[in-house]
Amino acid sequence: MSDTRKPGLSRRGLFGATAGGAALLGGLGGSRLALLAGAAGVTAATAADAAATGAEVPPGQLDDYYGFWSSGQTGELRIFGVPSMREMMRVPVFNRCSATGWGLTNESLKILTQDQTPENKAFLAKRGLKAFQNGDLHHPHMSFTDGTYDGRYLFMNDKANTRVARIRCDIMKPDKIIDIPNAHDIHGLRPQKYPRTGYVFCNGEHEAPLVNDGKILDDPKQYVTIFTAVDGDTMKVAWQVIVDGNLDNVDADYQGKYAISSCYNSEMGMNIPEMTASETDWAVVFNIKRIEEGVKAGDYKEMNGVPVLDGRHGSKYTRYIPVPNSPHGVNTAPDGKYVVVNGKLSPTCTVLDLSKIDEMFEKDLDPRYAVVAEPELGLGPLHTAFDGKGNAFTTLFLDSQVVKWDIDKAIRAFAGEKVDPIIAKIDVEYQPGHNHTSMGETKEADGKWLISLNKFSKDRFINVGPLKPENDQLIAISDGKFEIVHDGPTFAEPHDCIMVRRDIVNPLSVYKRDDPMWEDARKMAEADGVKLEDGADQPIRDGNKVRVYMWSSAPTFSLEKFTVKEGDEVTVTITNVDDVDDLTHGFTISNYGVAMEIGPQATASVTFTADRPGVHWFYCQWFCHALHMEMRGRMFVEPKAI
Ligand code: RUQ
Ligand code: CUA
Repeated sequence: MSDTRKPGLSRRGLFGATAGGAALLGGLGGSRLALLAGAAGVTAATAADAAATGAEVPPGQLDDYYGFWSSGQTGELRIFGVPSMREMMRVPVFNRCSATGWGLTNESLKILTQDQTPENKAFLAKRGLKAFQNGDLHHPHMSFTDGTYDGRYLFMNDKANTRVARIRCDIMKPDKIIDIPNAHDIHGLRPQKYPRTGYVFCNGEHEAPLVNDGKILDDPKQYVTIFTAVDGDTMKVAWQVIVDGNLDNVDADYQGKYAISSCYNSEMGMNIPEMTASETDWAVVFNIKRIEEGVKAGDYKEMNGVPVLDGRHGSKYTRYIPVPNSPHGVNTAPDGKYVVVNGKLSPTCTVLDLSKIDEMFEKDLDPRYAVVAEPELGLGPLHTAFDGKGNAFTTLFLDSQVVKWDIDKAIRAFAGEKVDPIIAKIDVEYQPGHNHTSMGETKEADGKWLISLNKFSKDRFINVGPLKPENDQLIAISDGKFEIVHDGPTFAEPHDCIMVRRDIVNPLSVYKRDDPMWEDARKMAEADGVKLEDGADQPIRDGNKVRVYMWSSAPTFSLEKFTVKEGDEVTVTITNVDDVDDLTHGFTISNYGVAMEIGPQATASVTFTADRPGVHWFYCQWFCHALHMEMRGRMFVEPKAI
């Protein structure tokens, strides 16, 4: 076995020293350890130079793919170029952003607050907050039409505060963030692939009492987990299903019939020994047609305005396919025939045949009927990606490897033929979680690039202190290659990414003036007799509310000064009349905690209380012109009593 790492750092040594690895194995019994140790190992390929693999993107050249990266507990979405692995943009979603004013501007606050549950609104108000200040964004996925990406939207989850967001791909900003009622901690999220999105399937991970008001506490028998389908067009919850076990990841088929979730903790345990006691857990199959019929027939309880169906064992809406053990990733192959469920604590992946799932439901067969392969791949299989040519790539967390295997051979081996489905393994640095291939979750999987998102970087970069970046490795897989060509550090903590062909994504360079984002500002200006593009010479007073309308054009704001009174509630609305590509202005009021982005042809507004008298400079914080430093003005705040 070849090891490409620095001498003295063996894979086994790392495996033992890894907190995750030790914790994962700490609770396992002897029999399971023996099972884990039996995994096969074949290693191939080492480093390669970028030019030879096509990974190099010289200065001035553009990437072939948009990479949409999650950021975990940072709460934002990131846009990368692939194959260069250059980070292009950070889009604040569930987090606050100092540069763009996300969470501060009226436009962003509207998106962050208008679809909150009354319960969350009240909870936040008690803390003097309008919106949660943090998020945990794991799974960004694009909307589909007919089995492939359509460039309309990106959907993503917030595990920390049980939310789902949608980003408009024309401007790459969120336009909807919704609280999911009844459920707890949305983890896995995937859009419906066919006929279109359609539904966005969202896994509630943690179980809790369905009415969680404190009457039931330490009585896990009364806890449930909730699966949610959000309507991707209206961003309203369409329906929810109560299930047994903790839902982890989810994927949809290419026929529009099923969503399949992995489900760990079938034991409904509350600690590690309890949660890992059973040798098998489940893949839960949701029958979309039957659920829709159930909703029509009124076979549900309405809770917080949402139809909630019972999909626990014995329900016609679901099937629980036993799979080994605490499964994690769920990935539908681009051929539309198979679904791979990744075993995590088992060295195996379980391959489900979707046509057999049809039969299983129709004839009410034993759910294991749908299993057509269960190859033993290595230790800690977490996620699988596909090249569209019959090969699968599975991350092995504990082995710190990616294994390439042949789906067809795995099926034949399961049927008794003497074939080895494993083609090759490569070491990755270190402990991979998600992986993803270019266009790999669509029917247009093109088999060019594979990304391994590794949870630990350890010695791969200069030491930046105890908190280290992760390591996202780019792997060339075209023409039979299987070679790491790039290491890319990323900050906490990308879980997942997708790679979308460049021609599918076509954002604007300059906003359209009629964008709905600043609809409220436009209405307010109209009521004040002001045209946003023209601004107003004087602040408009309405009791103690004061509205200031300005335009910006490099290097000036239309007002060099304005006056308000101490205690006024001031709304500053700025329209950037520049229509040049990349000419963003900013608006910061110093010592007032106010800053926002105003994109070319955009309007943005911010509301604050002028409770600090004196002279306060406002300035443009986006370097826009040779006279950018001079792009400033004064806010005079007259004291209440002199
Ligand atoms: S999970 S490392 Cu949040 Cu997608 Cu698998
Ligand atoms: Cu406008 Cu700097």
